[in-house]
Amino acid sequence: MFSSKEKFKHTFLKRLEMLFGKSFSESTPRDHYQTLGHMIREFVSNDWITTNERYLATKNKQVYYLSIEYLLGKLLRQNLMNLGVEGIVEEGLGELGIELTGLEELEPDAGLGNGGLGRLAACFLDSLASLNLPGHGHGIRYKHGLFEQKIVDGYQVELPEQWLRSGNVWEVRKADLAVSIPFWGKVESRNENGRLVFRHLHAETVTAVPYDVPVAGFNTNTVNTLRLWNAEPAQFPFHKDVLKYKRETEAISEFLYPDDTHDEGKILRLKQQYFLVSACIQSILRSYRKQHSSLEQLHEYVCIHINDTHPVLAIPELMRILIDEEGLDWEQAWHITTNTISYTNHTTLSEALEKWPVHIFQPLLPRIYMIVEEINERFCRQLWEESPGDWERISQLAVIADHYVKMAHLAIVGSFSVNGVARLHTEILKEREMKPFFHLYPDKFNNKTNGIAYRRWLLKANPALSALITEKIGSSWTQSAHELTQLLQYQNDHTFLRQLEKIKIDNKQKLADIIYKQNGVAVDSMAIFDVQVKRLHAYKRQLLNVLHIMYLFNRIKEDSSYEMTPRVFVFGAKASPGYYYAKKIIKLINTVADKVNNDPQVGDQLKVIFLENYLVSLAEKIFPAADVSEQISTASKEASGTGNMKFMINGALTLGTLDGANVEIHELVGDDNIFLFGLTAEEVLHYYRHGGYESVEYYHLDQRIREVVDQLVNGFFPDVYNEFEPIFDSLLGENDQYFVLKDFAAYTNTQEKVGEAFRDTLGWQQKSLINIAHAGYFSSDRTIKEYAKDIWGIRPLY
Ligand code: 26V
Repeated sequence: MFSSKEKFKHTFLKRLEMLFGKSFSESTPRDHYQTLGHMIREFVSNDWITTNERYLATKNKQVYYLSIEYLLGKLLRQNLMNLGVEGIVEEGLGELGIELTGLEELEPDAGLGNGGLGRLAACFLDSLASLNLPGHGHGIRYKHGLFEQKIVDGYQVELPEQWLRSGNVWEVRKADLAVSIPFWGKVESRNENGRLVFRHLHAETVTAVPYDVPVAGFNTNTVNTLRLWNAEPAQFPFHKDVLKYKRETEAISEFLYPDDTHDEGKILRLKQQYFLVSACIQSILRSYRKQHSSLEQLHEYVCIHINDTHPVLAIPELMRILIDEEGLDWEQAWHITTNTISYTNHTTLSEALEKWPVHIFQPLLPRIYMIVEEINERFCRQLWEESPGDWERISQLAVIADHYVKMAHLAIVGSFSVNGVARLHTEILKEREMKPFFHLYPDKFNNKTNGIAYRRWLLKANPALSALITEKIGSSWTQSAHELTQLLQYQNDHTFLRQLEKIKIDNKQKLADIIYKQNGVAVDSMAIFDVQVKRLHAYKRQLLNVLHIMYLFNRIKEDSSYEMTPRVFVFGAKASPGYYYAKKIIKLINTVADKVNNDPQVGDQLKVIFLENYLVSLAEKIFPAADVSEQISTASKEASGTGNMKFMINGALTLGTLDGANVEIHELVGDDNIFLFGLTAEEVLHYYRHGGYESVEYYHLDQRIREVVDQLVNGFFPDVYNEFEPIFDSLLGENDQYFVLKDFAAYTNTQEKVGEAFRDTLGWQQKSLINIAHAGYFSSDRTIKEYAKDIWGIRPLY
């Protein structure tokens, strides 16, 4: 149906009539979108079935990637691109008077994630399929993805997201593959022929129903599966209050990260986690049993990868099945489990390391808790044997301590591989945050620097730049990102650099149009587009950016001879609904934007834009239009970052600290093609350990700092008199935990250098080109090849 334009049009019209019972003239764009979606799914289904049959026939090792988040974004264009039918579809639709871009707008973003971690999972799925690797994702089919953000009077307001409102063309419900998940109840143990046997009684059972989404690789026949689980009431529930049971069951797959300030929310989150892993492991084992008679070789054929600690209950769940259902003894089960599970750590922030109170864990998952207790006891015994009497070490490393189950400890003890997501991050894990574990298990620790699905973030998001690259170096870079280094031969080619400049300005104009439409502010596409888009968090230091903007404003107002390179500062960020401080920063950005954008003296020199509801599809419009990529986290805090890579491959220059993957970007592009500033990770960690930083000193010594910090509370923003006191207090009263004031001068000076460098148009484009040329390293194809070889032990199937 996609072999020629004519065939496509014919099938499209017929399918439209069949699906909607309408003639073409009566049909709506939504009908067109649905029709096209159905056609694509039908088109991939052949390869999907063949891929699954091959996996079954060859018995090759497979990996299952478990993640509580998947930030897929839109799938229409990606599928057309990967299947190689984009051109035919675009032309065919065009002849019918339908614009493909219009249909794309109708597709909701699948936003089943928060930020980098969820987007990484989506990029990995794309690379697995594109490399013909046997790898599948498992997640939860949340009814509501990450909230929709509205900015009302400068404040963030959250609305429930509704991506499933008009159905989801990409999924297939597989009711026949549903499984049961038990919660609550109690465990009975009996001695049967000298062996303890456990039974989980009076459990409340929930049904998990899989919805499969095909993941088609780029230019290959491999179609892997993303299996998203939906929670539904069991057919015959044993429950006194059936309505309550139904409500509680459906809540499991209703929201991503329900509020967990109270016990009720904590229970729900833990339920989600167990729901995911139990459903997924049951499903993995069902497939495995089709090929193998015993589970004893499981680890030779299956690898289960846990994306952060949210799915870590995969460890005790696998133990439970091997022991209680398969009748293996503990040692055998432990051997299999710890050779099957691998784990990625995505943060060293202590407040983000998951731990669950025993009083919640034990009653909800009684048998799983018993197994975690046993894991803990055996682990603590091992520690005792190594250094008897060292109680402090034992309580520091234990899986259960102070009435909490520590999920990262369980992940390290129960897996064969622990990896960080950028070189610096892995070093910090090994040498600081998880040092005692590294000494216990040196061979488990390894680094896998993150990557991005560059076909989405460059080929799809920036068609003009992609076309220019292909014109110059051919199209093989779309399969092998390393080829981008060939662009280096053009670094002194002025015609080429001018072409690059023109593409950037066009992309900036497109973003300027969006900005005008959404925010009503006209911005000049010749100004520097200086962009910070990411989750709002104190450690990411959006505050440093906004304080610098306030300083620029003051400077313009105070010194009429001051001439700065015109700048548009763009922000996009969602704050966790319960994160009070982050919400204050959003209000501050919007308040500063109001003041700056309406000041006639400032005019076009400075504009500040907060784009509401930052999500994957908006990101695709922002990255190609950026000149400057703000990566300004407090060094040591950002595990990797992946936005930094998306900016880089679109030719933006990084303005950043030596944190996360910025360190590796710096190594690739060299000092001249990046703007670095601020404390190093080592210096930050030294201050944390030994003290020595007094933020008040910087406030008193630097007049620029004093002025902007005072403006937070002195009536400079007249309508919001007390609003920013918590920010003022965090900087001075709480000694500025994220070193904003400490890094302020270095940041300001570096920003000035950015402004100067931008005036040298060709020089800037040359730097931009060097960034694009080296960005191939950050392809998630490279990352996935490393996982496949070093951790998972899987091979391409074709
Ligand atoms: C979670 C939380 C939750 C509680 C409040 C504070 C807080 C702070 C950070 C986090 C992050 C959890 C894990 C995560 O999303 N890490 C991100 O993973 C990306 C993919 O590896 C990586 O690029 C980002 O640097 C890292 O922050």
